[in-house]
Amino acid sequence: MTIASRPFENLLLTGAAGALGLVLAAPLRQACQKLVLSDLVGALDARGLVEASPCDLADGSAVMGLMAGIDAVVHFGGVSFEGPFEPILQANIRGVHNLYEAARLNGVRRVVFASSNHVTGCYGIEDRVSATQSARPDGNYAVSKLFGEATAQLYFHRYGIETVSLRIGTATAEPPDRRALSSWLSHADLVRLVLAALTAVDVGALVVYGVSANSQRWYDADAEWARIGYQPQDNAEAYRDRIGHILVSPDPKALPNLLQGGSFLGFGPFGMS
Ligand code: NAI
Ligand code: 15L
Repeated sequence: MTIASRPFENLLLTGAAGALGLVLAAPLRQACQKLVLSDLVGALDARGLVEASPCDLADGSAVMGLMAGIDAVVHFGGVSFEGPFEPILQANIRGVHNLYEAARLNGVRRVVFASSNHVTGCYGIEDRVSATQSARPDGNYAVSKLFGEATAQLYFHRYGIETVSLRIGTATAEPPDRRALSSWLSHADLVRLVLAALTAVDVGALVVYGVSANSQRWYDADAEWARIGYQPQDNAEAYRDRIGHILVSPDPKALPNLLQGGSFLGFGPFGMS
């Protein structure tokens, strides 16, 4: 029997009160026996979620409590934007460390990790990128996602916990600007991608770019998509007339317009904070 051929019964979704957590909760509930929804206490309250388990990912003992009886984790919690190091250190770096250590101690078999396109955000908009190329992170946030991907490698190769790290592009209801002609991931394709990452067999510690079937995408991802059975249905090209003229930054020669990471190239440096 291969590692994932037994269906996952008890799932944990972190970041459940976030923009993407709210998209994923209903389809994930259909895919398992029991879904535990977790986020920071305030975020959960604001969303009025019932049957939710509040937890700060930076709190190791709280994360241990969250993981009891869980088979697989869809890890979408954490700081989701570029900014000073300290909050990213707590939520994304300490948080992912706590998550994997609790996963190991509780016999979790699979993690689907929300990584980000920003790990290669310093490639140019004319570049094509694949998951086997060197990272070019565009800030503190991107470095924290690389830490998550590296932790996934550690916990697979030493402890057998499988992970699909999803380098998600711009996951919005509709693509917002010219950059998103390359980076967009529709909500429907996000659901397809996460379910594929959760149910594919023998994924090891795989890195997969997560975008829709955009004609202008930057990523050579067909091999990884085939490996997990992800078949995107949407294409940002359908929105070109509406968004093709919208730049990330007013100056066409500014870094946010020249590098794949877009607006994140306009933030920082943040010093030692
Ligand atoms: P979001 O910011 O709406 O949601 C993230 C959630 O994590 C929030 O509800 C927040 O309360 C929670 N969180 C933050 N710190 C936490 C902590 N210390 N402990 C527990 N929970 C904490 O972000 P969104 O858009 O839903 O993204 C979800 C995930 O996907 C994030 O990890 C983000 O980095 C990643 N991602 C998102 C993309 C997008 O286009 N939305 C693109 C690439 C990656
Ligand atoms: C991300 O990683 C962010 O979480 C999200 O807010 C967007 O900025 C997205 O990348 C993007 O690159 O468009």
